[in-house]
Amino acid sequence: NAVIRREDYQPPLYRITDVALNVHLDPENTEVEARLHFQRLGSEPVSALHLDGESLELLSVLRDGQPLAENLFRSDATGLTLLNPEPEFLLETRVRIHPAANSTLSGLYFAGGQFLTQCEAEGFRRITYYLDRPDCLAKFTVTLHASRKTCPVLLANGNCIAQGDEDNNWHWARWEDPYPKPAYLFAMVAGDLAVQRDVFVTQSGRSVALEIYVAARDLGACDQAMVSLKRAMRWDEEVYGREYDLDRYMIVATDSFNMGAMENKGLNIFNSKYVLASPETATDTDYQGVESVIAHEYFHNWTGNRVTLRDWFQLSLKEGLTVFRDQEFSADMNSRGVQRIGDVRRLRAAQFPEDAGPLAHPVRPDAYSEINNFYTATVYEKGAELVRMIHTLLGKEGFRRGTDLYFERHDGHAVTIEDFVEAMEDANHYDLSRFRRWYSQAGTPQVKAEGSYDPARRSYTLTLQQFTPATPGQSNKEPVPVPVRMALLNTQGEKAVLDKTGATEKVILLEQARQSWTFEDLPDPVIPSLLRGFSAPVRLDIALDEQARSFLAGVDDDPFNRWESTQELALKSLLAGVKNHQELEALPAALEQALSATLKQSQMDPAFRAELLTLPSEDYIGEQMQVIAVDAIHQARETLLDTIGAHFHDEWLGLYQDLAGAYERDGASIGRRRLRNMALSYLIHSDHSRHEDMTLHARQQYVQADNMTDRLAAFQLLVQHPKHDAEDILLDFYQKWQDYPLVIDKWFAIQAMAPRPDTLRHVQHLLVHPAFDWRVPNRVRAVLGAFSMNPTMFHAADGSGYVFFAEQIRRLDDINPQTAARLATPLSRWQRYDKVRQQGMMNALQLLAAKTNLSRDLAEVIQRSYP
Ligand code: DPP
Ligand code: ZN
Repeated sequence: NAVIRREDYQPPLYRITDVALNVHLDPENTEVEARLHFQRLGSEPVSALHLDGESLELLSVLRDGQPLAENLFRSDATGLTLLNPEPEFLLETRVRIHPAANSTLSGLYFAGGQFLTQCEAEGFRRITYYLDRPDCLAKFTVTLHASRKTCPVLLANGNCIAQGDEDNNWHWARWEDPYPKPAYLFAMVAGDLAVQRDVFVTQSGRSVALEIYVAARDLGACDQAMVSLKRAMRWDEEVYGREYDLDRYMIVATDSFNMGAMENKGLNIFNSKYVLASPETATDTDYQGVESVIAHEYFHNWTGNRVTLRDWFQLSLKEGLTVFRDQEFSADMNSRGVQRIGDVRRLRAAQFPEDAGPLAHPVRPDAYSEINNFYTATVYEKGAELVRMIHTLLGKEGFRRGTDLYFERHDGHAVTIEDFVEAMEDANHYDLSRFRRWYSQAGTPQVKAEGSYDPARRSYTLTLQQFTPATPGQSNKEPVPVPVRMALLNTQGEKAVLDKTGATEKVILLEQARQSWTFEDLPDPVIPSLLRGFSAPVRLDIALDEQARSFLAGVDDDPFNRWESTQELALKSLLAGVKNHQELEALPAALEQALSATLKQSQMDPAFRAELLTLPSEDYIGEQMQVIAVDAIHQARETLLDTIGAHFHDEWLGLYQDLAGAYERDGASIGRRRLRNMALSYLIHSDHSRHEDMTLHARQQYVQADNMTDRLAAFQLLVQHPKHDAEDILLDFYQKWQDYPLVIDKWFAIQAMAPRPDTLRHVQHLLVHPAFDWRVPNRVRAVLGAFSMNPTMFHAADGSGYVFFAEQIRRLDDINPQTAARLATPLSRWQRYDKVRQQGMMNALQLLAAKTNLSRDLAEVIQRSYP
């Protein structure tokens, strides 16, 4: 497979000024007529101009109104090449495509009775011949034709400028997008959709029509999406001074979508998971997902659409920045501390392992063979952390000056990460030259901290060292600037004054491999609170004894670090449990103290309390080990859960009873539900030693719940309980919710993630369940994706999980390569396991490599995983 390199970038030979499409929508055979105005960009004659095209049946090609002679073009599986094109010409092509047969969900496809498009990254070439690259910006006019009966709604980007009827009960609509855009932002939709409408009045007083298109029966489930959209629009005005620019903003929901959502200009297409939410069907987490993805896609209108990408290597320019923006939006809408903990948890769960394995790549990659494989946690989440560090270094106002200049300079252009960094520098007269290494260097830096207090000098000296491990293709790493937000806490738990300005918190910048700082005038010994708010995406290694950790867990006023200290205490116990294979007889004192203090803090935000009481996941524990000890980790964690459950049994029962309350949607109620469900989980874990059956509480909650958060929490505890027989509940749940695909996805996923010996057998049955559908990515992810995240059963020592999984990925690759390649990535982590499991995972990769018609997507993942 051809490798595309960033250094080989060449500007396009031609520009396309106008695009007019005429699309006759039929599920089996759709015809697309395209009229493209080409203008040569340079003065030199061009011998061949290649237009991208894939899976297109060419029906006719005209140049300036005349059929193009056969010796003036070539067409093959990659597109249409025009030979010796004029400096300026009109190209008219007609192609046939097959939306119903398109199971890749890229390009134009027909699913659930609707015509939909997905053009990012390179889907537009599956609709018509084109310069399908993000630096080719053009004005689009689109005319859709379809049956009035099956497709009463016809949508595309921009404004609807005309519509009418035609023969055979068909109709048409013409849409015009006044903003030149790259083809990846093109969209059209046709189907039988209901719409929820609202209006947003912008800062400058313009009214924008807001429209959310869903299936008629989902109309009642759009409120969260609409409210979130309006909040996001207001927030972008207030925080970034950015107003929406069209008269209409449309969102369409579909069950068949490869990604979370897509920011097509004026016409977002969403996975229904991030649009639909009602208390009966969506959990609190689902509601938050809707809020953040709606905001994310909206924010792309400026960071991605108005200012777009020069090439796909710049993907993080829009994604890292937009994730940072949506994280900050969610922090402003909810609790900032809890939001940050969740963001870091996700970063550590997905990005750190990626950055430490064979798929590691820089935030700005250097090469790819299939760009769809680079929509990664590194490009998104680490990219967002880099933007966050720039924000930390420049301060809120400085960062805003930087974005103002970025928009002023680059509005309407296709630019690079370098352009963004330069705007930040120029607006602040700040040198980010070393900072750029963060974009080019893969791997998670490790920062080692050592500090000592000198009573004679009344000073504290802090030494930081950094080291980035080698990653594929990058053996030598240079130091990167690491902003470390810090404070020093005295024995009373107060923050000490750090310098002459009286600051009690500051950001120090570790730029060298090793640096020291001395803080003077400290009358008492201090304990450092470093990397507050997780100010840099690094692994911090700090030698603090249990006493100091436990102290910080009790007094640190930085929510992230307070949480981190508790996690570290728990992690220490867990790792000891893994090593000793022995049951923890009693809770270690420091952990007991930290948990006990949190349990007593009834005034504290319940969501934050729940975070403090959550144990690190099995994956996170595994990440800290040289060789991931699958079974011992599971055993140690279960044992600690049992111990904590039993030790605080009365407290858990108290919380469970006290936190009961009628369903509300505000933040405090969400936090209470979260804490109460955590209490229920610990209560069930307390059974083991108390010989009481706490699953009765769960059964009762399952039956009586008036909302999905509580019902699902109980359902999950019962279904995943290793000893409980939950057949009746599984059946009941399915019968109740069978008409709600998003709920049934949960039903599938919870079974696939159960840490039970019979899980693989269950999963095999789920694949032949009537509700399973290979063509719906949400459903496939609910079974195969969930199973691959099952820490014990996917990694069963006999290799059965791997073989089964590889066989399914083979099958999926013929249907939807993009999703197959994405799902296959857990196999890349084989080096982290013991020899037997390594062999099993490599066998699975080999099984995939041997497949006939291996997609480019999957081939690249396998090749990089197992070079
Ligand atoms: N739809 C994806 C996102 O918004 C790709 N742009 O992140
Ligand atoms: Zn995005």
